[in-house]
Amino acid sequence: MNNCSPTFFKGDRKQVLQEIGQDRLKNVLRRMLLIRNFEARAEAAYQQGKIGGFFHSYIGQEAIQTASIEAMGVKNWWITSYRCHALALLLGATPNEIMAELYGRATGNAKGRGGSMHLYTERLLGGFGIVGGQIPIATGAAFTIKYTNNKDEVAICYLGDGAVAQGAFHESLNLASLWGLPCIYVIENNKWGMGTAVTRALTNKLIAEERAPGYNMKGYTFDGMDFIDCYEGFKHVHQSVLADSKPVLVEVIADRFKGHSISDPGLYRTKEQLKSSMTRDPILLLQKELIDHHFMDEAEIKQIDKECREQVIEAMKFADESPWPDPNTLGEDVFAPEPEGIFE
Ligand SMILES: Cc1ncc(C[n+]2csc(CCOP(=O)(O)OP(=O)(O)O)c2C)c(N)n1
Repeated sequence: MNNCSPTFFKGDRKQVLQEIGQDRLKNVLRRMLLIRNFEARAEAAYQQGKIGGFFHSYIGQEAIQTASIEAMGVKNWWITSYRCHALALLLGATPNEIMAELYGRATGNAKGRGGSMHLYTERLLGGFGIVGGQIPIATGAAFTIKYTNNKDEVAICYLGDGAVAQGAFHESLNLASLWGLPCIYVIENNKWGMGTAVTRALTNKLIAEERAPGYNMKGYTFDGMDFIDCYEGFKHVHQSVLADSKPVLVEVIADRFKGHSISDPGLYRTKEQLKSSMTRDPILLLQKELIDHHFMDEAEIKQIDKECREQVIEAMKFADESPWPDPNTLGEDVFAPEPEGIFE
């Protein structure tokens, strides 16, 4: 499988780094390293039996969501699939509360009731276990933005390539385009839907660019292993959606370096295929560029990596020492409280 992606950005890469600036770049790398460390250690905790249920790693895809938040700012509405640990971290959930959620503890992000696939923050509308289930909800969020005449915010919906053949995808994009909703639909094409290669599941070569015209929308392709390409791409589509309140469709071509989920032995790809896709590691690529252009040196990167590792180990300790949820609270938060005075 070809692991070279079409790129969006053709300009001067050093200039982009200079515009972002050293402090923000260090922060970007720190967040990508935190995601990598979190996923690696949470996976190890799973193997030790500390975590049960589903577990989908974001390792290999870190540049995409990090770049999109850096380019568009947190103050939007975000939603994704079950592969949601990274987005929760990026949108302000602490490693402690996410780890505790994975461990099923009362101190967890969803009080230990959701586990790995259901994380939330003030701006994160959730991770969703049903493939494509998040797409209509993002469309609804974009509808609210438009209905309340909010000119500053957009809705961003991440979905996998496997969700593109879902009916909900078609219905959502059709409505969003008809009604002019400010939504950015981002297909994170990691080349596999579980063990099914995207080439066996979809008729398109470039999913967004070929499908978007059918909805009278603009379609884009970004290189998901390249932070700068994603950053510039998301900056562009954000400005476009804010300017004309029309949805856009983005495909970000990536690779996942792990199985579909923790229980996937990955028999559908050879070791050579995996090794070849891992030659373009988004974190190593960004590190190299930062070192080459003298924004950071190796010692500083090592130090940040160490701090992220310690933060995650601390989160594991926090989760381990946290109480289990009290069974007496099982009935709580199942129904929304009845709004006062509604039936008077
Ligand atoms: C409606 C529905 N059908 C099937 C599944 C089982 N399932 C879970 S993940 C997955 C593959 C989705 O792949 P993709 O959308 O490419 O996302 P990725 O996991 O690669 O990020 C499937 C078929 C499900 N969760 N929901």
